[in-house]
Amino acid sequence: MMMDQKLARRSADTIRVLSAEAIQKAKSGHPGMPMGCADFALTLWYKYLRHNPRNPKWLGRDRFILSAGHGSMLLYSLLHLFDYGLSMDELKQFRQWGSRTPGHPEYNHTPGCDVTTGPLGSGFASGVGMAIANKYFTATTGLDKTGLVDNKIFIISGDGCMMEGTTAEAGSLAGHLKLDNIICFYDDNSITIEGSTDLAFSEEVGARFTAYNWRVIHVENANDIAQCDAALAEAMESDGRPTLIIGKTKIGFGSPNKEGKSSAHGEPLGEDEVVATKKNLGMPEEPFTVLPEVKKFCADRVESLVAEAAEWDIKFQAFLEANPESAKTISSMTNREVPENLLEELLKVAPVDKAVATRASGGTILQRASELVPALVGGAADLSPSTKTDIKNADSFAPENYGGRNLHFGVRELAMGMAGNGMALYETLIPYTSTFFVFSDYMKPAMRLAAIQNLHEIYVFTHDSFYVGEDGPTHEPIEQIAMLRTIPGFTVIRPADANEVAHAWTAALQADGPVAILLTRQNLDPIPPELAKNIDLAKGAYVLSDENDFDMIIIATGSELNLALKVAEKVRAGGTKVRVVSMPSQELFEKQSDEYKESVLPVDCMARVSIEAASTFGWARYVGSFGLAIGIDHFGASAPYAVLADKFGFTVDGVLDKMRAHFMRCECGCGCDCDCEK
Ligand SMILES: Cc1ncc(C[n+]2csc(CCOP(=O)(O)OP(=O)(O)O)c2C)c(N)n1
Ligand SMILES: [Mg+2]
Repeated sequence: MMMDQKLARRSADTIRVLSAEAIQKAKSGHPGMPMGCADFALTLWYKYLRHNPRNPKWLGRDRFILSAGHGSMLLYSLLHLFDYGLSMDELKQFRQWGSRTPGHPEYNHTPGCDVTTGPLGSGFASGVGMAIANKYFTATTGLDKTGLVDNKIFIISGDGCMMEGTTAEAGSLAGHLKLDNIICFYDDNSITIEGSTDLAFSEEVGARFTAYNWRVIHVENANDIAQCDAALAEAMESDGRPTLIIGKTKIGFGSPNKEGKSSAHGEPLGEDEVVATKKNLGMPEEPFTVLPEVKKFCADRVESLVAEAAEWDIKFQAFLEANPESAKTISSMTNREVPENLLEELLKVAPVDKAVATRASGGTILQRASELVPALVGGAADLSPSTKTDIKNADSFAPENYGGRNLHFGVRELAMGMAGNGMALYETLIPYTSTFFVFSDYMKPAMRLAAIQNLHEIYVFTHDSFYVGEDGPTHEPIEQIAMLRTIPGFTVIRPADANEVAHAWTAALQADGPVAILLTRQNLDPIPPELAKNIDLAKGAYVLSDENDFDMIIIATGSELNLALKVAEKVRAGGTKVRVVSMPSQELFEKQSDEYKESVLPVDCMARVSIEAASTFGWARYVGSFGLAIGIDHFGASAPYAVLADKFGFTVDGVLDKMRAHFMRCECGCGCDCDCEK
């Protein structure tokens, strides 16, 4: 395809000026990056990116990721020029309340934005997940043989992205997996916030990526459209590896006094400098102007893009008609279908007749879930034999078999989390990822981004408490559960036995955002059959065992539910009436009506105890200032878990001692052997 170089340059200058002007108007933003990358980005969007401005969610589209998310005005200028419906008024509203042009790109907020970015490196690593999803989706549906959905994942990264560890993890994984559908541009401008990259960054990035098994293409001057064009043309021809285009650019290109300086990075150029820039570039003085020739240049291209997409639609429909089995799988995956009778089916396989670890019952239930939900794909960070997350009758995802359903992320938890996000963002999969719960710390930035983007992903975290035992405090999660519970929009489920695990997987698969399922290393007795009929995990908390006119409520989660039942027995033997509440998910409980919540935890019963083998942080919400939260507010230790349970008071006597000590302080009428009048 031909591209008029002069008009392309004019369009790139338009991006520079629009970016500088919007940022100036907002009195906030990052002009340097869009100005420096405009030439590459324009060339990419005009000539190489397959997209459809009339249907931003078009299945056949390539993906564009602005990993250097601070350069958001680059994306917004492109969306404006390519007629995605982002008006000039929206550009004028950059970074303002209610606008479609927030400070950093936001997924599902601005049409045409495929991923939320801002935390440097996260876009790059999410791109690796999108590339995995594309390979898996096309391999399992037969689309890989048609070339219809051989999407490229285009990424723009800066020095910051290249410095971040998540890029190293994800780049290494992508190279290993030979994800030749990734083309990343590295905006090598040698500037970050504090000044020259000489301050903190001297490695040879190209050599590093070559070592990761990437192809590396160097562009001497990526402020030259012809050089960008040549590099992209080369990158489009796969050599079986992901591609990194390292392009030398000048930050703030076009600004007579700020070009090449860190002062162009993160503050408006200044009124006078914006005027000087326009003069320097030969652009009109009138603010927020797109020259008619630029408008036409882009509009003509939009027209041809729309026509190409329409042609694609015809071929795609023909493929669906000729391949009804593939059509079924494609529909199931793109809709991320979950059957209505899922719970019923999962309960059928739940091993409830003996004591089993919930990680083991989780593994059994996952097998069935994978049969019922084609979109479900995932893996672990080198721990699947322990987390039990392999799908048994499936292969490994590998360069020679992209239809393999078991992903091996290697020991790269953060990249796994970010790639999981990318897989969800590709919008044909429900990804799950897995590791020991304590290492969820390494995934936190990815989980936060999953929640911000409301991505449907499942995290299977096993070895969920000090009951890990011998591995000691580094491997025993304490504060992680409180951490997850503080992430807005994130759901945590800690099931108590195989029954609840079946419910947990059902809730996770039916959710519309990120869900973590926390599972034990150690065996747990099943909930007694006569009580199991009360299970109502979807409500987050429910009454498991009850007495009329109860005076006390014991709330427990996961492995502490059985302990709670045993403690309740003792307390009942002492003459106090007790209700036992299973609360596998605080977040699901909070979604219930006030009436339901009151029916489970009536406000007038103040003698409440919670038991959870984790930080007590947050439990005051349910036990109140009068109640008692039993947990573990210090690090664990290395010893057999039964010894730890004894030392840390997670035994019937240990719990009763704490209850006595606590309620003795008050005139509670709780039935403990205190001296209160009741
Ligand atoms: C994880 C993370 N750390 C820090 C920041 C804050 N930050 C935003 S841009 C930036 C410098 C990035 O430099 P570079 O990628 O070279 O961008 P350029 O200055 O060239 O536009 C930093 C530190 C961030 N957005 N994300
Ligand atoms: Mg830089």
